[in-house]
Amino acid sequence: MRLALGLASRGLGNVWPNPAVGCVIVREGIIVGRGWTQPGGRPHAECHALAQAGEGARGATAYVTLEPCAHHGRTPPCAEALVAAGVARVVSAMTDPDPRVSGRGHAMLRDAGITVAEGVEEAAARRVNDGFLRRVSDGRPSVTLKLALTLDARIATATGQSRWITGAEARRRVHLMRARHDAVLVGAGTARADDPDLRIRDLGIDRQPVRIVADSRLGLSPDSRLGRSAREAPVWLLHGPQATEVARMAWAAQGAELIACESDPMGRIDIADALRQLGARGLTRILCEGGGGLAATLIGAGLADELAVFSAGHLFGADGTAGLAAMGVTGIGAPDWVLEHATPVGADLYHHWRRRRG
Ligand code: AOF
Ligand code: ZN
Repeated sequence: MRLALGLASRGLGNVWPNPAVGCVIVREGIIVGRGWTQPGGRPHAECHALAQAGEGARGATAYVTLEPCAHHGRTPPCAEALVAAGVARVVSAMTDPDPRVSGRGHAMLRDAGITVAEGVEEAAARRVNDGFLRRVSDGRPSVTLKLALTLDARIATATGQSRWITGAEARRRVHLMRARHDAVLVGAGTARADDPDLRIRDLGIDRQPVRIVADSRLGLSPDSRLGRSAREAPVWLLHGPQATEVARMAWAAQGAELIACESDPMGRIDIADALRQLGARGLTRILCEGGGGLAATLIGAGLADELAVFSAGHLFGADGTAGLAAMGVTGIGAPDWVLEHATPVGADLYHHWRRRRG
């Protein structure tokens, strides 16, 4: 199952709106098939593994990181394919919460006389499937917030200098992170100040994440790097009712997709509404790369699920710019964030945190 989970994670960022699933088929102690959800979400992992196993699947055990599907999509259900291939036993990590499946896949297997074990490595499978599960349960993608900070959590000096705080290795790691997410999100301030491209470079990756800007007034120039490259890789703009017709037309002419969102009392994008709309479009995993305003809003709304923090060996002090905008925190309860791992990346420290449940 751990091997299957490793295979599953190959699909992350590549298979939305589908979950990234892995499958390993074993007969008499020998792996006869390995599969994972293919780019775009099809073929499913089981079909991919069964194709490799061929006749070897007869009497074998299939390890799957998510309940095999039971619905007819572009192809027959995976549960049916496993039955047809003569698999004797299926070990499954968890039930698929998709209402078209949700227990029917396991039942189909059992009805055909296959032995089914459920819940094996379920906690690890929930992590890999986190974005998909979030979309099914809450209608929104999961959100990882990337923060590149000094040791005292600043992002600019007293004079506004901000490039570069973290080193080349950390920046490369961020590109790898982009590849494992369906989309990258930034706020309008960051987009205007940095004029970022947000594509993955130099990693031999063809498929680019969707690039999203939260820009209530649609003030970012259509002639920005994002605007000029909108036909090469998708650009989606989250805007509020204030966005002018002229700006919308100009962005549409560049090939960007416009998503009209509700605005909050401060005239910013209502981020909960925005994420719901992104979930409805199929996104399961979003990497937010700032700025500090959007990051603080996401955290304040309880909509940031993970923090990917890079800390660099600088100290800018209280006259530097804080990495997070004001959040109005007063009391101190139990920590909201649980450390998942910490590791040096180049000269920087990468620490990854998960929001405490409950
Ligand atoms: C599996 N194996 O590898 C994946 C599954 O739109 P469709 O027809 O491709 O179906 C998508 C649904 O299939 C998705 O919502 C989820 O329930 C399941 N994904 N199932 O057996 C896979 N990716
Ligand atoms: Zn399937």
